Amino acid sequence: MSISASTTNNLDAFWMPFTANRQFKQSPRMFVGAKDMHYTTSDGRHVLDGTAGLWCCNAGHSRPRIVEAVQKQVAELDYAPAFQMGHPKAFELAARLAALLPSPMDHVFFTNSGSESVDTALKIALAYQRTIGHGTRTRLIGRERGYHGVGFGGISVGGIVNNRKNFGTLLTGVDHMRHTHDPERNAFSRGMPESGAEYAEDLIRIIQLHDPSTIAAVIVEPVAGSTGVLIPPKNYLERLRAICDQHGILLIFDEVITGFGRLGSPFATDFFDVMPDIITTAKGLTSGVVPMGAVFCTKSIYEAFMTGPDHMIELFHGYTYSAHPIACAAALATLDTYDEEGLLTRAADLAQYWEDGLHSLKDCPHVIDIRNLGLIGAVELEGIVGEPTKRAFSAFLKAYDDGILIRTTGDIIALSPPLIISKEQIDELFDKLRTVLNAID
Ligand code: PXG
Repeated sequence: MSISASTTNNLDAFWMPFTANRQFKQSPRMFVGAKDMHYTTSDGRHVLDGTAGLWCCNAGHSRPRIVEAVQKQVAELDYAPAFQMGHPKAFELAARLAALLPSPMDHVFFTNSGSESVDTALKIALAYQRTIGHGTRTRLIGRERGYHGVGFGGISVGGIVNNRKNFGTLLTGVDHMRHTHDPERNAFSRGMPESGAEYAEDLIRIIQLHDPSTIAAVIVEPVAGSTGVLIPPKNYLERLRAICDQHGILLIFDEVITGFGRLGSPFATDFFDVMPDIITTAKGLTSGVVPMGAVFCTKSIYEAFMTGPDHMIELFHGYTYSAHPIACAAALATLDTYDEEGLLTRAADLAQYWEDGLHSLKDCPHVIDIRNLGLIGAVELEGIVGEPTKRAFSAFLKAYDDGILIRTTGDIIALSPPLIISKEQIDELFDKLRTVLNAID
């Protein structure tokens, strides 16, 4: 890898997010271009994208329709005030999204990221309970190993220790259900694990501890992504829904990763046939081209707020860049691309091929579990004793040198390619990953 001396000398100022800054700056990995399934590196190599960027470039890279829409929009209307003013594409996008979601999930609040979507959803849940006269319902329940972004709301309900431990006492009144990972019973499950629906009963323990009248909402990722891909056991999400219904608790699905086709249906709510009250999204909404998030809620939640004098603001919440015109243009063109190419259901056609390829890595050295659903995959490696994360990180570095982009979290390799991936590219991804796994210590 060759980076010019002047570039190398300038790496210092940028404090990189979720990155080993010193390791990176000693040996930088730079992308300078992207097209369809590939990135181009600064030394002119093509790298097959096994992760859709960071789970976001679902339509692939630099797709013409999206590029043109953004270029046109920036010249036509660069920005419009988000509060007390509108622009047509914001309404068009909300209507198209509402039509894409199952009824009655038909109102949309725009944000700029998954973290903002999560904060927004938690605030809507709290304000809704108060609005309907349930002001004692102030507790929020998350789950161990959950990832809900990095705002204070998200890390409070989230359950990833490293994301929480340095940041004080976080939100008060939060509790966590146990996670669903159960390698003793479920290792190497293909698709949804058979065992573990009963982990949903942990919500009952929490309800009994606090009393249902104190709990506003439960938030979970339908498939936990960032923590290393935990697939929900069969009937687990159905059970959570039933318990929430029984106790007047809102159920929030964080679909920042599962939204927009990742599982082979537009949203996880379609895939699992479980309807939450609120859904958070981001990433695939614009295929990662412009930052944007969206929170969906049911008609009855929206309508509960539409009371009082007409001139009064109903929800004191929003962002300068909510429904930014360029993001809206990118999202509309992304939805067009998904439509034209059938991408929101394409993962369903590829899922079996993907699963077979992924599980063929079972006999590689150090592999202790493999998990998959839709176009998501994870290969869990046994960590090196006393040096957690090192083995998977070596795999990441070697994979990059060998021409494939993978993600690692702890000692888990996570895969989530753009939804345009071909069967030949799936073969290439797993062939190269096999070589990597056979080569690392
Ligand atoms: N919720 C979920 C379920 C997520 O996966 C967020 C919220 C936050 O989104 P923003 O846009 O604020 O980053 C996420 C983000 C990884 C990885 O490699 C995952 C995410 C982000 C970066 C890397 O697993 N998820």
